[in-house]
Amino acid sequence: MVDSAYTLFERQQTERGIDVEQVKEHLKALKIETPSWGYGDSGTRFKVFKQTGIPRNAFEKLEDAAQVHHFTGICPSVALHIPWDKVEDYAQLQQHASHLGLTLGAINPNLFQEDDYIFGSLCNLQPAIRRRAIDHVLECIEVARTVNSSIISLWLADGTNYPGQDSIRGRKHRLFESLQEIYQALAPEMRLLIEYKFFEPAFYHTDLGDWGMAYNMALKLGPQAEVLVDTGHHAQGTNVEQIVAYLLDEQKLGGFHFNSRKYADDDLIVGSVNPYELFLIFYQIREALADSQDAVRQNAANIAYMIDQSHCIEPKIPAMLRSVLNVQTYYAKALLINLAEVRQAQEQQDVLAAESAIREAFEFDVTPLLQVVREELGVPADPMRAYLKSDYGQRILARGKGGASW
Ligand code: LRH
Ligand code: MN
Ligand code: MN
Repeated sequence: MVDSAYTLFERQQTERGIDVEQVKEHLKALKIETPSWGYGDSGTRFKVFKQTGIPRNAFEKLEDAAQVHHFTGICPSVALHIPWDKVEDYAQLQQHASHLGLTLGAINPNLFQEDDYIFGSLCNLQPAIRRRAIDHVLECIEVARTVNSSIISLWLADGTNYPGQDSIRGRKHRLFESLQEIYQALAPEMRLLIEYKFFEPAFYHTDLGDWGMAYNMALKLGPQAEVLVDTGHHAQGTNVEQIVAYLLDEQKLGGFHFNSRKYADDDLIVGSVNPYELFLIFYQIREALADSQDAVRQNAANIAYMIDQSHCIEPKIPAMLRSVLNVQTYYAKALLINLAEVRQAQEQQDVLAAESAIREAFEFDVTPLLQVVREELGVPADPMRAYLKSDYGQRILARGKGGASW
């Protein structure tokens, strides 16, 4: 049923020169991967808070993720973190996913939870520890093969806490050597996404401290390596959308870990603190999707959109739904930017008109649009309400307390 709010919206947007059918197609094509660890117990640096009803293993995490897909229709894949999601038989896990209508997405090798990694993993001074870390990533590549995933997503906790603790350049060399071996083991259809973060757990220097370092590694490794932008991994004031535009232009933007932050790597619900930044990120992507260069358009079309959030005070499934719905909302708004109008204002160096063309799109209410898109996708117009009305949240309480952490 198309209501009058949508009719009005459609007329208004058509008059502005926006092709609403095309906007709807883009929205239907948007796929957002949710992280297995977002369904587990988590906490702060000081305590892991145990909730009732948390999945006890990777199989149950997938069951919760399937709810998010069921109510939104746009979250068909789930990222794994290994060994957090270690199972005996990955083919069986994939089958379970498939029965739930899901696929397994990015495989994240965990290189930060073993005592061996106290001084780093792929950058560690000791060859035996580097070997162990490389072997773990190689095993994850095998898991990716087994579960039909084409993404290895790598984040390193490597760094130092004190000046002089280790050679920064020495570590850079060890890192590149380790990555080369990993890169060589990738199947031709696989992509290695390299994530960076400016601090934490290391506080003096981090071996992959910013996008430039990740980009440099990816560039030297080859076309299957790309950069992953986690929106919480930058210093205050960093222009994340510029990084996005730059990487797109170099055709090296692999994907996102969306989450929200106020201070540091806060891993909060996406769009809860600075939705305008999220919208401006999508503005850059939208512009790249319409670029005159094939390669830039292709990169924009192949971005892996993933959520990386750890809730500790909120119920997990609704929190994940909120994040997904926020990504969808701010993408929808960015699709309402009239790029021709922006370009014209830029050519006339009309600063106010250019800024206005961007902001205007942000200010539209996209609720009627999203309701229609969801109806056409065969999911509830209000996924959050529908989930809360379902009894799933009640039923999982039978799992009790003491589920998987992260
Ligand atoms: C590091 C990070 C990385 C990890 C995840 C659990 O802060 O963003 O992506 O794999 O958190
Ligand atoms: Mn991340
Ligand atoms: Mn993070």
